[in-house]
Amino acid sequence: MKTNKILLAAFCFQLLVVGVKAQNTSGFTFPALPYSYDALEPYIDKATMEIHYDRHFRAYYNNFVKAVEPNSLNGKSLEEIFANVSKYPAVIRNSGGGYYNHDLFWQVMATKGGGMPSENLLNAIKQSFGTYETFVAEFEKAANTQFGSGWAWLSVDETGKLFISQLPNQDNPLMDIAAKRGKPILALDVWEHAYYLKYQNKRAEYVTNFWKVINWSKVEEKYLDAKKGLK
Ligand code: MN3
Repeated sequence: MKTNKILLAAFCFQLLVVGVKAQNTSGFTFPALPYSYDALEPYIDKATMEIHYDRHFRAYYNNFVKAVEPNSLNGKSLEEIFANVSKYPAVIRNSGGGYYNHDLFWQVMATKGGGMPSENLLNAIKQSFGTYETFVAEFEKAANTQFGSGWAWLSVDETGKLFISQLPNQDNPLMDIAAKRGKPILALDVWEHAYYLKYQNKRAEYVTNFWKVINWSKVEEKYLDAKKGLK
């Protein structure tokens, strides 16, 4: 009996070591959720967050990490990989996209989020879209009219201007397959798994409520980083 327990403990330890090794050789880590599962209630419910983060996101990460070494992507950044994504197998585009997109999505939301962007970002929004209201309407349109699964994006283009786009599946504006490329600073997941438990078929309601959980200071940070990258 005792021997069995020791063997079991040794086996578990080995599994742990193998798990840690698999994670470390890829160089890509599984980021912690920056808040609790219920932090975005009542707009995004706890059950959705739990399944979305711990099952969907984790699966994208695991599948991507498994594909890193066989495709000789060790040491490359996600940006480098996405810039040539059309040359790699579909798993890189789908799982790598799912990994990056969700990581950004978690970051740009927060408890007690919402409100208005800071002056700096607000000015950039006005320069690109005319008014804040036009920006909101255009972003919501991109999110609501994305047919089937996909994402709505706010990104910085190569001139430093902001633009909105919609892309299917786990594609993103960093990818060479995107019609217009740029550096994403805000992302909204419109896959049904992101809202169906709470909103069922009412995607528009989920999209409207997204404004109430946006972490504008994080979006601004991403905006400044993207602008710095241009110089
Ligand atoms: Mn998702």
